Amino acid sequence: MKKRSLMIGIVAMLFLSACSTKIDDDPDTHSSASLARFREGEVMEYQGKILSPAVGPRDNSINGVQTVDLATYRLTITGLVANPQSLTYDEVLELDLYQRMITLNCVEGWSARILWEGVLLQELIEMAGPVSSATIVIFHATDGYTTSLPYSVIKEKKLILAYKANGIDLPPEMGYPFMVVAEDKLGYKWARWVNEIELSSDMNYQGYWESRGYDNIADVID
Ligand SMILES: Nc1nc2c(c(=O)[nH]1)N[C@H]1C(S)=C(S)[C@@H](COP(=O)(O)O)O[C@H]1N2
Ligand SMILES: [Mo]
Repeated sequence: MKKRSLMIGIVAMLFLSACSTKIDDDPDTHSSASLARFREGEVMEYQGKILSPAVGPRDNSINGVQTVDLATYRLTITGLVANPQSLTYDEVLELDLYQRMITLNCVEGWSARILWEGVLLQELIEMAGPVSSATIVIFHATDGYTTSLPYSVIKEKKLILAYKANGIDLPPEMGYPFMVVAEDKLGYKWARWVNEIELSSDMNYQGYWESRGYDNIADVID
């Protein structure tokens, strides 16, 4: 028993020391600031863990929060594919639903545990029949933002394209209608307002922040 609590203590210390700015490490109650950010209908707890509000305290996007009209919105899958796709929002939602609680730790000094729901990126991409040289996936968004991930990472980590956070449709601030949940990757890989998924073979492709000096691998180190 003693040994066990020592272990837990060490693990807790490691976890705490990994974060220089501790806002939300693993509290058992919500702060009043985070309580105020929850939207109507948002789930605040899941499997005995408290969730962070889906919308963060500030927006740092390159051209401000985007408003997407579903009547004209299409998600296209382009590039090195046999059958390019142009999907409506409803057509994307016909794919199987995946649900996962994922914590962002220490990305830009904050952490947020959010319950994501969406579709598997691999399933979407397979609809378009990627050719074998398609190794890089470039995400384009309505604000002109781009970022990329290796297709192998998308498959191995079973990454999802989310349309819900904490049980509600993604708020516009979060990238409505679709946002890449780039688990274990830094925030700039989490493309919001995604409207095109382009398959490429360009191993040197650099997105918006990557071409401005940010690491292209972008692993979260903790
Ligand atoms: N379309 C789009 N997606 C984007 C961005 C952006 O400017 N445009 N910013 C990225 C960055 S740098 C971060 S940290 C995350 C979260 O941004 P936030 O801190 O403004 O909420 O969204 C990412 N996705
Ligand atoms: Mo960021």
